[in-house]
Amino acid sequence: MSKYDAIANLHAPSALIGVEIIDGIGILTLKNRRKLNALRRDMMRRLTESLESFAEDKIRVVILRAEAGMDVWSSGHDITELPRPGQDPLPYADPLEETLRAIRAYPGPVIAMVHGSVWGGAFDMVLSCDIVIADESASFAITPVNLGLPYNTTGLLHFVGRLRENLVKELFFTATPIEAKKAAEYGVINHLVPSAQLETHTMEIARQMASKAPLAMAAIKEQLRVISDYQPIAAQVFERLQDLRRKAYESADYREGIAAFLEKRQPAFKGE
Ligand code: YXS
Repeated sequence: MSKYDAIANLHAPSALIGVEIIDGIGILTLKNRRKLNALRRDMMRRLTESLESFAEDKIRVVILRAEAGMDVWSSGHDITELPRPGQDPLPYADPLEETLRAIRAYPGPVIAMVHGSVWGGAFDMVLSCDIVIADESASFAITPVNLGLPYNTTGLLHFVGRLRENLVKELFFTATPIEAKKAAEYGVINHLVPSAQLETHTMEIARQMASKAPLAMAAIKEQLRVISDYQPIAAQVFERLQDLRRKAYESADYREGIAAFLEKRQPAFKGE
């Protein structure tokens, strides 16, 4: 059994992440089919561990994908695992946040290969990848306002770093999915290809990048990450933003948002 088999099979839940290396390209596959690839804590820990192992083995390029044939690439953070109302829903130590940081810090390109709909924190995960290759079935929605959940400032930076602010506001305030063509116009997608060509096109680009100088690639990726991630915010401003977020995640509306999802009904938000 290879090290990657060991990671992927260490516990049954991590069988929800496929880990393989094809032609020197690392491939991570979301396999939580029953819950539409809801991003469970254990899946995220396995993704992060797999990225660490790929880096140790100097895997130059990684592809992040869902299993073939899924209509939903990922339904986002596992809502049943969100911290109970009254606690910050997206703390720094949240396993999904740790995985986003691991993707952004990986010493080589990480490609999101997208077939199907992408929701919530999975959209942030796609934007944390370096390149997005998608087919016409792809769509993208960021949905905290459906739950009354105050997104985190780091996550907002991921969106502002990629999209014009008025588009970021429309996406967050409507929580409406954008289809593949519009996502390409907005700059979310690098390459929009027919679904029959998605895998071959993604592998071609992956092999092309894997043939380039890895140390230079790693340096350029980290330089770009540091430049885009670090925005000077005065401590007092950061504390005010955290206070605004606390008011939201301590609200009855957040409790209502979670309850409505679990009870499969529309939420009724009262602004309190
Ligand atoms: O009822 P069962 O047990 O069969 O389970 C159902 C759903 O409850 C489950 N499921 C999820 N479980 C946990 N977390 C999720 N995010 C999640 N999404 C789905 O999967 C089973 C099949 O779902 P169902 O019946 O709704 O399928 P569908 O085909 O009718 O609808 C597919 C979706 C994706 C449109 C629908 O499942 C949906 O709207 N899911 C929630 C998408 C979403 O809002 N994700 C954001 C999660 S929170 C997050 O990522 C961030 C923290 S934030 O809020 O800031 O964006």
